[in-house]
Amino acid sequence: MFENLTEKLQRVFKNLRGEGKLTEENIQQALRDIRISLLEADVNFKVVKQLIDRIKEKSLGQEVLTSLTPAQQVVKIVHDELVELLGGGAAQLRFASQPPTVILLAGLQGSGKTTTGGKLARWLSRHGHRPLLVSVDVYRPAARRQLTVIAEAIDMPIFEGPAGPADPLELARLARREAANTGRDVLVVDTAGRLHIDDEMMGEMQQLKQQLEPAEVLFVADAMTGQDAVKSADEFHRRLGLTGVILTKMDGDARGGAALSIRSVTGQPLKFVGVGEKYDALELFHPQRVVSRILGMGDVLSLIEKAQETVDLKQAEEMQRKLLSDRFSLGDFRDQLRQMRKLGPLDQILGMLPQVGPFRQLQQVKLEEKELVRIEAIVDSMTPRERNHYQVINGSRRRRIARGSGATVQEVNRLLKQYAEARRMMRTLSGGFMAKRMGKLKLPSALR
Ligand SMILES: Nc1nc2c(ncn2[C@@H]2O[C@H](COP(=O)(O)OP(=O)(O)OP(=O)(O)O)[C@@H](O)[C@H]2O)c(=O)[nH]1
Ligand SMILES: [Mg+2]
Repeated sequence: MFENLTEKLQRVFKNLRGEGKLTEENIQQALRDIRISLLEADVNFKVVKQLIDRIKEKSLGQEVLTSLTPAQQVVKIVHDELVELLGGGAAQLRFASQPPTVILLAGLQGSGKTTTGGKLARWLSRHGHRPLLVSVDVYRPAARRQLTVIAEAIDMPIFEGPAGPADPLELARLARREAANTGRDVLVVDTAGRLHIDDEMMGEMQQLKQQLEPAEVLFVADAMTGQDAVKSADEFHRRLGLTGVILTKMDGDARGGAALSIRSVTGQPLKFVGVGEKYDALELFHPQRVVSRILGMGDVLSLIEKAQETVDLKQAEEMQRKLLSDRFSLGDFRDQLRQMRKLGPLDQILGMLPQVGPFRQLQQVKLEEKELVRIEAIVDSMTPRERNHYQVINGSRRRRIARGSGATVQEVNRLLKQYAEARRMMRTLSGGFMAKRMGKLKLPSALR
């Protein structure tokens, strides 16, 4: 999502690191390069100017942190300023003190409101809520049907209302009553999109807002439209009052500029990003993590969160205990790989890992789906004792295992090596996870 920017900033930092001693001139050059990188990523020019001014001020007048080299200090300043620009802590949804909480989705035509409504309901239900969906888009014949189809696909309840012509305000009122009567704690309201922000649209949104008293009014915008998304969010906020923004289609070739500008221009936080057409492709926006990703640190926390959603929690805890107590067997390794397959395409997962330390080797391992199947076959043809004590697997056992699984001895050897690597990697991962739990902040790798 920010690949180009990441690449360019990494180059700037690499150049900086190459300098033995930082002079004012080096820093100025780096700032110029950072500025160009941000502008090329389509960040709003005013936002870029403010950001560069602040980075400049801090870099030139910095107190010396003895634990960091000058180049590292610049990276740290850029990191901190970017996080600040994006609003600091992770975005949160607001909930009403009296359920049902109403979340009103607004936005221009085709921005992704209806799809996002479905994704949001799914996200809410995965996070312990009981959402109800409703579409008040009564203008396009197929619009309400579209949300019903999505609701069925993700197995979420939807309030369809009486058949035939309907009035948006009336539909919303009935849906809210239905939510209250059926113990649904969040009502997600999908609205009609318009080509432009016009008075009619605003009038309807204002009435909906007045009647529903939503805890969240979220503006759904297409990230691919770049600064236009920022402009329309800003206008919407001035006329209606928003509580946040959702940027969709961040998986496309959006350069990321809208995501980096929204908060600073509108004063409203980016709460979620849509990263695909599938219904689980919605992520809570975490400034810290996104900045780490931009600065090339990868996103281990997102990965762990994703893993936690997919993997049975009990099993994960058991796995973690095993890892820490060093009882991680080949059988566990196979189970872990099965879990990984559930997580999604491997290159996507690997993309979230930092390109450092043990992870770099993992990239080279490059597990293909086919190879996963082979690994399972190899582990399956081991005896329980071999799975639990890999040290006993000598040459003749390797030959037997290879024969039993239709693999070559080299493949068995490679698997054993990967297993050793995984043990090491997962200890690192679970170590990071524990550190996070204890509230310790780790420095981004760019600083190390
Ligand atoms: N790749 C990608 N496509 C998305 C994403 N979100 C929505 N889309 C696609 O964008 C298109 C429009 O989405 P809708 O949800 O119908 O948009 P809408 O705002 O409800 O449109 P109107 O109701 O006509 O105003 C659909 O083809 C979606 O699949 C996303 O995060 N990534
Ligand atoms: Mg729609």
